[in-house]
Order: sequence, then structure tokens, then C-alpha cells
Amino acid sequence: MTVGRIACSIRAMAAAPTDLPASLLVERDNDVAILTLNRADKRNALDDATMVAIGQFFVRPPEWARVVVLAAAGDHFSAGLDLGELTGRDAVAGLHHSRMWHETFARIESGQLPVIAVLKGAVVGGGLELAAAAHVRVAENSAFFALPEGQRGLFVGGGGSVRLPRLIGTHRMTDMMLTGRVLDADEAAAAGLAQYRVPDGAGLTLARELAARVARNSPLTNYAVIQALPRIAQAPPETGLLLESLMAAVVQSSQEAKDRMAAFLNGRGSKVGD
Ligand code: 1HE
Repeated sequence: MTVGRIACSIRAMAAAPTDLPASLLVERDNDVAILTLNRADKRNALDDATMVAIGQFFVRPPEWARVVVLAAAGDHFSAGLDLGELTGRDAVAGLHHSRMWHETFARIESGQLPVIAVLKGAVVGGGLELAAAAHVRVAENSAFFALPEGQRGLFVGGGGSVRLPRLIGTHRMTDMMLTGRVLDADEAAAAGLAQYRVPDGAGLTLARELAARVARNSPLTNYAVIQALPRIAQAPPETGLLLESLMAAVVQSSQEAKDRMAAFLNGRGSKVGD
């Protein structure tokens, strides 16, 4: 069974998505889906409708999509949780809301497709938690990163306390939360919050180029990178090594791997860096 068929059967089991709200756009660029947060007037604050739509998109991405680029309209990636929706919530509703965010971001991080996020302006609070669930992050010059939960009397609730320490270390996250420290794009990239740094306006172009490269990989390798690599990295080393061997054996036994290796050995394959 190919990874495409695995993906199809899982997607077929999922409920059909309802129409997307105006706050989320999906466009097709060949086999790349461009998913755009489209609430610039509210600095792409994440309200429930947008979160539910993001979750629905990732549980059943379009069949043609091999990679997702996560972008944002306006000058800011996301100002985080929509604070306007928070004020009326009691503790139980807050618990369920946080778990809904967890489920949504898990669908991104541990879903079917590689996700490349284009970061600019505010990448704060829940916006940073959303960015942390992506696999590749491109930061434009204007991007700034913060966890203003302390200022608002809140705590992270979208998986930030799990994902951000893995990216930047507990000590840096602690500093950001306690002191309200704002990292600029260079500081964030140096800390590990973005793998790529580009001038303002260049993020989407680079993300599309990267997505096109990712889409040229064997889908089964991409699947292994998303599904196996993070689990191996968190497993005890002996368990991780066994998982690695199992995953490697499955991937290299695929017909696509055999075809690609034969093409290289016959002088027809791409070389490193092509
Ligand atoms: C919002 C939000 C929001 C803007 N919820 N409405 N996040 C924060 O604490 C960040 C709060 N936002 C800001 O600090 C600033 O808005 C920005 C630095 C991001 C941008 O500043 P600016 O001057 O460009 O915009 P603005 O004038 O502050 O905001 C424009 C509009 O967006 C305004 O609404 P309007 O109706 O008066 O035009 C703002 O109210 C609205 N807006 N941010 C709701 N966040 C799962 S737990 C996660 C916990 C968190 O994410 S805590 C962090 C929350």
C-alpha cells in the first residue's frame, strides 16, 4: 500500500469539512495548498471558527495537496488567542477550549502533510503556538515573537509548553513568559524558532520554493519525517534506534525508492543540491 493510499483511506474516514469561514483561505499552487489566515483587521487573532476550520482542513486536506504553506493576510502572522472570546469562559469551558487547540495543532504537526509557515509581524501567544506546530518556519524581517500571556493573566494553552521548550529550551521560554521579552526575527532564528530568515515580503516566495522541493521527495520519506522522526527523537535511544531501523526498512523497500536509486545509478537521478 502506498503512502498516498494510506492517506486516502484515513481521509476517507474523516468527516467531510464544512465550508471554510472567511477567516481562512485555501488556494492551490500545483500540488501545494496555500492556507492563509485571513483576519487582518483583528491581526489574525485565532477565534473558534478559524481554529475549527484549520482542524477540519488538516484532518482532510485536498487530495491534490502534497505540502501546505501556512501564510497570513496583512502585516501580522497572528496576535494569538482571540481575547474577545475568552472573557466569558469558565474553567471547564477553558479546559475544553485548550484541548480543542491541542487537537487542532496535533493535526498539523502529526498530520499527513509537511507544513511550512511564513512568519511576519506579530507571532505571539497562540500565534507562536500555531507556528510551533509547523515543520518549517520562514521568518521575515518584521516578525517578532512573544508570549504575552503574563501581561494578560493567562498561561499558554495551545501546546506551547510542550513544543516551545523543544525548539528553544525551557530557559528561553521561561524568560519570554516572565519578563515579556520580545524576540526579533534574528534573535528568534538564532534561538531556533525559524529555520529561514528573509527580507520583508520574501517569505511566501521562499516558502513556495521550499514546498516545491519538499513535494519532489518521495511521499513515503516525507511521511516518515513527519510521523517517525519526532517520535524517535523523544524515545529512549534504544527504542528510537529500533524505530529508525523499522522505518528505514519500510521506506527503502518501496518501489519508488528502488526506482529513484536505479535512476541515480544509471546517471539519470538528481544530484545533491539539484
Ligand atoms: C485582537 C487581538 C487579540 C489584536 N484578540 N482582538 N495576544 C495578545 O496579547 C496580543 C494582543 N495584540 C497586540 O498586542 C497588538 O494588537 C499587536 C501588537 C498584535 C498589533 O498591534 P496594532 O497596533 O497593529 O493593532 P491593534 O490596534 O492593537 O489591533 C487591531 C485590532 O485587532 C483591534 O480591534 P479593533 O476592533 O479595535 O480594530 C484589536 O482589538 C484587535 N486584536 N489582537 C482579539 N489577540 C491557547 S492560549 C493562547 C493565549 C494567547 O494567545 S495570549 C496572547 C494574546
